[in-house]
Amino acid sequence: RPAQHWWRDAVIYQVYVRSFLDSTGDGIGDLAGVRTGLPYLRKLGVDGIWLSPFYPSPQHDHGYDVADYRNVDPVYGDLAEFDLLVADAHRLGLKVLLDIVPNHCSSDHPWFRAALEDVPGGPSRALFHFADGRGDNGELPPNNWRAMFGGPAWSRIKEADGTDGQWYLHMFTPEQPDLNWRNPAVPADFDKVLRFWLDRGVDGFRIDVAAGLYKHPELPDSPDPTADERTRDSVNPLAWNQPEVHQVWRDWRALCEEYTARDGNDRLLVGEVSVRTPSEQAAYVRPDELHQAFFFHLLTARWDVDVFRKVISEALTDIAATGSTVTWVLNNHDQVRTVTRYASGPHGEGGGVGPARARAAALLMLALPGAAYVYQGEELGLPEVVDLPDEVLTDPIFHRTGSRQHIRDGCRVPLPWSGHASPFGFTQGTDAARPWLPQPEWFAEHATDRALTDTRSFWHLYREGLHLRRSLPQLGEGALRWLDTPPQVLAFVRGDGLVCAVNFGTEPVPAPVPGSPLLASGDCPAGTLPGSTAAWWMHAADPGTDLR
Ligand code: ISL
Repeated sequence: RPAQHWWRDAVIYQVYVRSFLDSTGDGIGDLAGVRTGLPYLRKLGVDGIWLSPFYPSPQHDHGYDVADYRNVDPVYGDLAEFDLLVADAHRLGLKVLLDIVPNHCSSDHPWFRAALEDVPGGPSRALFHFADGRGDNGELPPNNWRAMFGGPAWSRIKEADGTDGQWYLHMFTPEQPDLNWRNPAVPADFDKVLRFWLDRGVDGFRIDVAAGLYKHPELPDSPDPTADERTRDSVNPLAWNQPEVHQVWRDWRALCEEYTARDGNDRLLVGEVSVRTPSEQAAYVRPDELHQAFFFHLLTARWDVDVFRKVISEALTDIAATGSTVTWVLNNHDQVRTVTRYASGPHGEGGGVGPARARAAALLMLALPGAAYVYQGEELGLPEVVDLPDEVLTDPIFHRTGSRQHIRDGCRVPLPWSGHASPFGFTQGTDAARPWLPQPEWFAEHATDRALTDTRSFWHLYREGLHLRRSLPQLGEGALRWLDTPPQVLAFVRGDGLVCAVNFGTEPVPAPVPGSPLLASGDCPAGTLPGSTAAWWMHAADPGTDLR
């Protein structure tokens, strides 16, 4: 189904490179491993891949602390391997998106090392947010902002003469100094970075912290400093969503259009736009700004039919109204996996409903109008690994707060590919190092080799849903009309009569359109829509069907 632009209803697979597939035996995934896995992704039926950061980095935040924006960290390979990956992906018809991190760099970046050697007010310091401290001896931070990963958002340096010096801003860890985007040298360098990768054939970028680049120019105290901590839904309005940021996205969009004018291929900018409401997010998704922004409210929504209907309606109203499409996502490298997230529902149901709900949510997402992103392992129904011992945790959130709440290692454990015991084919060779995070023994039941042969697996559900998106004209872009349904059932019509329905309850309900052929299902015996077990899509005889 030729979409007007490939990205408007594309399904992109997020590859967390470090945990995808290790080709060198060092226990860490790499670009050559991704290249090996491309046929697996082609078979799944996605339209492209988003590669999480693989740039040179001291790995304080697994690559989101970039020390060189124009190279490949040796642990992941080199530029030659990257070029082979892009060539193979394009040969298989897969688009390639890179993760770009413009809000902050690594404290190992040459710019920051020069800033440490510079003097207050010097040109290198002006690339960041350096300021004198408050208090008699400058011993207090310049303001009361808190970092997303705990602690103050400021750290104090030693000046060259060894005295206590200025403070610098870092909205995440001290190893991730925020760049000063009001300094023209910063956007100028990122123009070169984008061109460096676009010239190597990439099809676009996932933009990290896309709402955060500009801070309030006076860096004033926050009226509610505690809101800055990583509370998922709140962001510090003084450090995020400042109006100047939109000019950056207009400039980046113009750069993409410059490349498209050369070869006719669309490039894509998808933003991680962490703002409070869909209407705030809609301000970023414009014909002259970002093409897409992840709609996180479905990802953070608990399993509740009314919540889902509300957030989906808001997204379709506020974001689609800009003429853009909504970009749905259920999982990523920062969030507890749906199989586990849905296991403890609003009424405290535990246990087995998690996988069924995750299957239903997957089909629901793939039936919605717009684009969608699938996080590696989601297609295998991988649960979160919740019992990693403290000593193996790598998340800076744990190391800075001591709390396991919001830590992210559990959704980043290296994928299981085959076999009955770790490393489950993630790494090869008898003398291979152990995977960088320990894999639980029960990963065996989720390994890709089993998934591909089990027609009732998550993998086959995703593949079936992706195939239907590609073959049914009602899916992908286009209209959605809600249907009146029994309580606990969410159902809508796509196009000319394709009914998509999910039963959020725990009890079966009559099939919305008796006798209609079932197109794709989580686990649906004919004739009923079993409780909390699945979604199913039917070709309704009469699109005006009332589902009561
Ligand atoms: O929603 C948020 C604000 O409340 C947060 O989720 C914030 O947007 C998010 O933590 C930013 O995440 C991204 O940048 C981080 C990195 O650790 C994450 O992995 C990445 O997804 C710093 O680069």
